[in-house]
Amino acid sequence: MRLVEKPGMFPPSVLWLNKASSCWIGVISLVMLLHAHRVDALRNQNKPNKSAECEKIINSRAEKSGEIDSPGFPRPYPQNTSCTYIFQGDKSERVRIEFQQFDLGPVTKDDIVDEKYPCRTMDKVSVYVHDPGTEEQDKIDDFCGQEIPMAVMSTGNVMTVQFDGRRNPRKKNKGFRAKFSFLTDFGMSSGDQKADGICEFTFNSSSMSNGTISSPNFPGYYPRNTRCDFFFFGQDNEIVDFQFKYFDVEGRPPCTDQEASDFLEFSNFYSIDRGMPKLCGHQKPKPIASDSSFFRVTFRSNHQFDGTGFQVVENA
Ligand SMILES: [Ca+2]
Repeated sequence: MRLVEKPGMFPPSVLWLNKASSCWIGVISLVMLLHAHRVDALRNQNKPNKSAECEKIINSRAEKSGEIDSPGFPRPYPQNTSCTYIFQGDKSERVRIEFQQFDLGPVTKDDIVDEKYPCRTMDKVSVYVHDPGTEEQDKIDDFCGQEIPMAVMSTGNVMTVQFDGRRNPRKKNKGFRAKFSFLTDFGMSSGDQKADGICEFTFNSSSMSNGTISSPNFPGYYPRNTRCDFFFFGQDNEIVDFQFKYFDVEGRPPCTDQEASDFLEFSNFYSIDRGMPKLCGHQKPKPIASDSSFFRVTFRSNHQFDGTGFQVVENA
């Protein structure tokens, strides 16, 4: 039987050859494509990296502490770098960022366009907190230059760190490295906490005769919209006596909401002690003592402006 050649059809041998040719052409094209990619990759390796964009979501369920840094750290970060680090903690957790290395370039007078906001036109790290009550996002501050910023703590369980490294004009600045942690104890090192995530601590002189209390996240910036209570219980014949070692609580006397003040308050009662003024400002107050064996200390911060808090040594 003779194979009748139909229009558009090839004899089997021709067809096989044609399939083989297509196959070989495909293989050769693939090899050429891979080669071209490799040549491009090699070319790009020799070129300086012109930009970097990144977004990292850090969830406390995956890691309770660790480090973040700018792209390529400790090598200089590329120009036009923009990175966002989003921290998501459990409900009872606060996010703490402690900067360890910071090099976003020397800031000279010529660099500063706006003296009120010196970081405005500079490479910078901006920290945002989310108020759980309003769901609004507030910027804590912009950090630029080479001075290591103070540690910051979130108001709720979410915090965003934004790195804006557009300039790096001398291509020498290394960027930053910071330690992060998700905390339930506000960074307090003493006292019995009522429950995780609640800023209420109790001190009994039967278990400790003296101790130190401080603002949450001390010596970094205290978190916004935060209230902490410290309850001191001495023996019947004891009084509780405090000496201030450090004091920087944002506000001005009489330290009320009208002055938009944060404050520290002492009380001989569980409720407000009307005889004792609220404390705020930058000057260390004089030593203060309780009338009896009980003393309550309350710290409260509002939604704006930050301080580095207080440290008080207690003697019962
Ligand atoms: Ca404040």
